[in-house]
Amino acid sequence: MILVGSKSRNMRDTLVIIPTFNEKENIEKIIRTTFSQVKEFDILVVDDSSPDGTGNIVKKLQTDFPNNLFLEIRKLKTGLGAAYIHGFNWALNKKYEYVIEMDADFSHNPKDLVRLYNACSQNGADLSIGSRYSKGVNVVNWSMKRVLLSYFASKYVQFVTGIPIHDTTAGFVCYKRKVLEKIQLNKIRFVGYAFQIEMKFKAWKHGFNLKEVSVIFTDRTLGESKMNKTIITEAVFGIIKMRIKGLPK
Ligand SMILES: Nc1nc2c(ncn2[C@@H]2O[C@H](COP(=O)(O)OP(=O)(O)O)[C@@H](O)[C@H]2O)c(=O)[nH]1
Ligand SMILES: [Mg+2]
Repeated sequence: MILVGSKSRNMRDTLVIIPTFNEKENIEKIIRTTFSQVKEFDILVVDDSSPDGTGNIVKKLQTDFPNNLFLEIRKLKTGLGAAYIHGFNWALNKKYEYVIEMDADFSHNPKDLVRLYNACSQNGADLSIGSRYSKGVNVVNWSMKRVLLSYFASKYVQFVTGIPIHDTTAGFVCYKRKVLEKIQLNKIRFVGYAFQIEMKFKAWKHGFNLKEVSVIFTDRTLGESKMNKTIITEAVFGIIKMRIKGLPK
């Protein structure tokens, strides 16, 4: 019998989405580390046809984890936001209860996954955020310039939008399925850091309970950052627009 859109027997309740672009140095290790946590997670890698062969590494690993490791390859690199939207729709289709965003580069510690999950499954959050700034500044190995940029970006967003969150650009987030169902994913506008802000802003506007879980963020030691000026500009000006014009929910 083919069960369309319903849970398969081996399916877990939580999907960790890892977006990748040229992460051949990190991808195998982050997958194995995630599968070695006490709580069992499924993983979806959304790869934008990385020229370095990240997708092929994932395909090979699927023989080790045939029921729990999934790969979606997008033909074009149209940004982190678009990759996540693709992953969210995939997760909703597959009936996951919790969906977590995590970077491939170990900036987000897979050991914290369970804390994000618990905040939603036991402690009443609809959306939990792995937060660098809820208890001081917990960033390791970033240049002072980058820490200041990120910290003040978060403060700026808090100030402009009124959202009661210290780390609004965080990309380590656990969503309850109902949050992703409510937000109109096809109307999400932004692609970079602003995408992370927009998702939190909309969830908050819908009245969902957002909770920060303090984590330590460590800069990548392998591979390269994909951050660029366009992403920063989008965030700075996009947020003012979001505040003034409002956005479709
Ligand atoms: N699929 C996809 N993944 C991306 C894209 N840009 C960045 N990523 C991934 O998103 C995560 C965070 O990106 P990273 O370059 O580390 O950004 P930084 O931590 O802000 O410097 C990593 O896993 C990247 O491989 C993109 O355009 N498409
Ligand atoms: Mg990174």
